[in-house]
Amino acid sequence: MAMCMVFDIPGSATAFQERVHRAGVRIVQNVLTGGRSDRMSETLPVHVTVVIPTRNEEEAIVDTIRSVPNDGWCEKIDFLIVDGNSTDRTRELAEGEGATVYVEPRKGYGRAYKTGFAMAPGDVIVTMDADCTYPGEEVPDLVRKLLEEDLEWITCDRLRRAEEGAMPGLHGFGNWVLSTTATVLYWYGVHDSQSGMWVFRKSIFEDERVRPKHDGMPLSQEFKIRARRYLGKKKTAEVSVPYRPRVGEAEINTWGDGLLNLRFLFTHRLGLTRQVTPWGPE
Ligand SMILES: Nc1nc2c(ncn2[C@@H]2O[C@H](COP(=O)(O)OP(=O)(O)OP(=O)(O)O)[C@@H](O)[C@H]2O)c(=O)[nH]1
Ligand SMILES: [Mg+2]
Repeated sequence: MAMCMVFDIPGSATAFQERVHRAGVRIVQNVLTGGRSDRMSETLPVHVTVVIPTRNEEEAIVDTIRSVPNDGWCEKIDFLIVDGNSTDRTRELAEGEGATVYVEPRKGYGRAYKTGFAMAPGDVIVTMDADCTYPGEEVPDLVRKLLEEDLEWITCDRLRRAEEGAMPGLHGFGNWVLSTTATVLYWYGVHDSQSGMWVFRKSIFEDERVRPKHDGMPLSQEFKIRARRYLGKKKTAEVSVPYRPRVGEAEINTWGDGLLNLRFLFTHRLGLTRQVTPWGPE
């Protein structure tokens, strides 16, 4: 029997409709798969968009896209590359893999995500860097967990399962300082404050308070703080995943970005941060 996912929202009419819909999906799956019970035969009833910000990632963009299974495990999957005016072949290579490429000339990692999140057509959004550091092969299991456990948002912890060389010297130390500071200031139950792999329902952005505002690297920790605060601990989770050494040259300025992140943690706690550019594409 194919696995059936029923989200229990006791007493609500939508819970009933949800059950009818899921049961329909299960019957169709059984017909398609001949009733086989293996997990891989199950098609998750969601449209997933993988949003990837890029700037000069020609060495890794193809393998990053290919690392995410695209063999019918969900109803629909697409890739949205938000490119910050790369001067190498990143855009052309991504298009060659069937991805949609949107050029966001405004600078910044956070800026790219504020555009990509608004444009993503899927019900579920997955994020990762274009540098082969995050495990694309885990995406189906992460999306399944989101649906089965009725979660709204998952952040992936890299610290427990980082492979050798994935977080060299200063990077590892900086990450520890930032994650510890974030824990002390916000006590929000997230171990890895800098991870850039998230799996979440796009609908969370209907609540403006959940939308991260920063244009730079601090968007990553800001998103985690907002998600835990406004979605609550029951609807959010941190899951440990492998983290691998980077492919291609990083453009980040380790000291500059590290200090900007640290300053953000304090100013945000004091309510002193302000939004510079708006949500969405220009
Ligand atoms: N569109 C856009 N993408 C960016 C910008 N800055 C960084 N990126 C992309 O955002 C992702 C994260 O940047 P990284 O350089 O990997 O930052 P990091 O993960 O903190 O650093 P590493 O650990 O060295 O990989 C990568 O895919 C970059 O190509 C930008 O200004 N605009
Ligand atoms: Mg990276």
